Amino acid sequence: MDGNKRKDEKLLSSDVEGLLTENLNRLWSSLIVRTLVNSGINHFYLSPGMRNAPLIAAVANQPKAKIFMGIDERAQAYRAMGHAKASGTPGVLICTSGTALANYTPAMAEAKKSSIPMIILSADRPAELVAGDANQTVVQEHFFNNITNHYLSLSVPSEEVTPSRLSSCVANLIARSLSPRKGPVHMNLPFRGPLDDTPGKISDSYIEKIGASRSPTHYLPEVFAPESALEEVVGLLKSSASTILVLGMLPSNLKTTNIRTLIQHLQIPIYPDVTSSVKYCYCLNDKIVPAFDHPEVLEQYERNRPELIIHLGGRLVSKHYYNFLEANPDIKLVTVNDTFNHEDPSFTSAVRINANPEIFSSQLMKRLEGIKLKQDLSSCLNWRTFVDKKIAIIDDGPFCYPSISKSTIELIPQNTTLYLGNSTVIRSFDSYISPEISKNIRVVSNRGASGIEGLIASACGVNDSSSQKMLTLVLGDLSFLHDLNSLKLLSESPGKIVTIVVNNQCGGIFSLLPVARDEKLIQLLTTPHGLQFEKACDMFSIKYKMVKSTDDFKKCYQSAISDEQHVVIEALIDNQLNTKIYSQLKTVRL
Ligand SMILES: Cc1ncc(C[n+]2csc(CCOP(=O)(O)OP(=O)(O)O)c2C)c(N)n1
Repeated sequence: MDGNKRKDEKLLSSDVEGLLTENLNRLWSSLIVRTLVNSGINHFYLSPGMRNAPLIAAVANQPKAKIFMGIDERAQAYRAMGHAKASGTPGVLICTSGTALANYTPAMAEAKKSSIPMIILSADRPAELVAGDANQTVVQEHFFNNITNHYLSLSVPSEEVTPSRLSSCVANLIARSLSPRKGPVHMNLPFRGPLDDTPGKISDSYIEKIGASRSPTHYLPEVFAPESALEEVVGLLKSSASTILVLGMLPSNLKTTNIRTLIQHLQIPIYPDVTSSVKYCYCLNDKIVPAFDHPEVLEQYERNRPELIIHLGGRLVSKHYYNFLEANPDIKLVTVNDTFNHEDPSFTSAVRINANPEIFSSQLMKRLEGIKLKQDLSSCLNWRTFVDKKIAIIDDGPFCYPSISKSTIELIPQNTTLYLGNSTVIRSFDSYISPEISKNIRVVSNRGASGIEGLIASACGVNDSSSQKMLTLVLGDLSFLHDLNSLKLLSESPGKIVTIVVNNQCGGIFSLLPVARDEKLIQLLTTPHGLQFEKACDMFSIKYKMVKSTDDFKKCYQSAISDEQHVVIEALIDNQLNTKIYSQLKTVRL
């Protein structure tokens, strides 16, 4: 787009270079976009409309902006969230007025709960039109209420607000998306016409103020643990004969160097949740404890109770872990995370440290220098036979969730991303532990609110900002159906995504619960559909393969890895056989 189209040439100066100056709507929009880009925020997720045209024009005019178009605002929001997960930097969502904004809600709820930054700019009609029930209006003020870090209501563009004040408000909005806790922020911008490039009056004095305009540089805090907290943890570690280090959800972009050094130093059993991204860096031989979601694991830990648990990061997938803690309140639980959330469904934490787990690990390492810990590792369980028995059942069994997670972990290339859908998928990967394979795999998931929607879009978002060569997305069939229109985003996504949709023809997770005894109810809970996805992929020109056996799955996944294009692999499994294998796995004993 041709930049400064302002007809009144004498008003142009180097200060307005790169800004649209045809009218005040466009000038404000360009000032907002410039402040964002100058703060390093350059991923813009646009959805169509007319009320947001000034903002879209400003983005199109900004050379540093990376533009991602998408019709469906719900998918766009998930995509922006995926980008933020991978990069730690918020994406900017821009939509028109009305229900468009409401479509951001599920992703924002997820982002708020999992502390992911996002910036929403919603265009609006002026207040009097909203009050008069004009077309395509809803009350957008404070629309997201308790799922934002911050809400800013701008006035209709006016010269009463100086460029400095406008840019400072935007800089503050950015800061609030990143600190003290990351999360979504929302700015509502009502525009009166013109919404296009029709010239409108801007005074010379206002243009001059652009040159002198400033917005503050925000320095945001890193969250360190206080010395007193470190002292307490060292004291607890020294006096405890048996300790487990638990790793919960960690941000996908977090460097875990210090956490890994701490693991190496402590030499105690570790229980890494799949959402920690650290899980597959270790194998059973590295003192990994299998997931608590197995009767035998729970029983053994009841018998060999640790005295101390140090839990770094957020919530775990396993609900049995929390049941175990609740049943054993004498275990000292120390939780460490920087989200300022409560994050303890067991309500048993003895010590809560609000600190970044990576920073905390480095601080603790320094404190532990020269200190010998007296951990009694003789009671450490040897899980090898147990794991081997489980593997034998999986290898001899039918094509089902456990064989898909096992094969995926065996074959997935090093230094790639694994995006795990909710429901049975994440539990299946959380339960699988390899005896000797360890790999550096970044694991991403939507575990804040655990919705089954928006997963394809989220994976595309990760790829928008990832330098990695490929991403593997695994999700269930209802999750796939829920996000079907994101196949459009997938077909245009950079990099490569191999999507594994595990089709058990329904929401199979409910068949694994005791409620499955009620034959009538289970039909309604699982919502069987009888659909397959070849034609859907065809519509978006995405390569598609169906597999019905573990061997075919392995071959197909391997060839998808070396393929140059996106591939959808539909893994057709039998829900009844899947349920059976889960019952069989539960019978394994040490
Ligand atoms: C948006 C949303 N709706 C409903 C649910 C409740 N829910 C949890 S798991 C599940 C079934 C998921 O089915 P699918 O994606 O096919 O996975 P499966 O467990 O069958 O492998 C449902 C409906 C949810 N988490 N999110």
